[in-house]
Amino acid sequence: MKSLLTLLSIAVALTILPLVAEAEVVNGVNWADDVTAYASYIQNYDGALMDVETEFWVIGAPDADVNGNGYAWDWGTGDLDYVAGWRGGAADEYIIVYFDTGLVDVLGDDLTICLYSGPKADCTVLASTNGANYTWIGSIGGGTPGYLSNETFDFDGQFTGDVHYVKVLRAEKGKDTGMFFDAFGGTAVPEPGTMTLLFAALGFVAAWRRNRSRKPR
Ligand SMILES: [Ca+2]
Ligand SMILES: [Ca+2]
Repeated sequence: MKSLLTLLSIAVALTILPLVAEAEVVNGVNWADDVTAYASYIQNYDGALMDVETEFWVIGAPDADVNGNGYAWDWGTGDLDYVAGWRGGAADEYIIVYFDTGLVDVLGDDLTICLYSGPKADCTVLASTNGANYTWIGSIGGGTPGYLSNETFDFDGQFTGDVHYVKVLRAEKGKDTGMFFDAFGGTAVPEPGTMTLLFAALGFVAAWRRNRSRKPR
């Protein structure tokens, strides 16, 4: 009996694990698909200007690890990562990213921006359904140099349709105000079918454990 239960628990684990892994990609975050506009000085951490060939720096899933070994160039000057943003003295710099599938206003947070920044950084975050009219959804303050952060935003009923455009606008210039954006993503909304399966599997495990604890040892 014990070996049967072990087999069952393994089967349940094998059922749940792929669902959790899949949730990060298929049912999960809706990462930005394109960059529609940006200021002329938008650059990576090494100072290379972003162009049509390197817009992928802020498209898709996060691929910056700051001081790690993955996804980055290392020309002996450090780990530069696929990010784009601003530093130095130019004010009003901006990046606008576009989502093929619009971001939905779910309960709670709807947008996550992955970045790293200087301690005195300040940025205004705006969103739009049509690319013409932008609404303020929040701001991002200073960060800890060398550390990535994920900033979240709640559309909070401000939009009548899905959000397709997100704009970050530099609000502070000068020393320690640099900001480098890694990725923009809509908050995960698991598909109902996946959640039903997941809850069924979790329910099975809970029932099994209850049943098991009642039995005399
Ligand atoms: Ca919301
Ligand atoms: Ca990136």
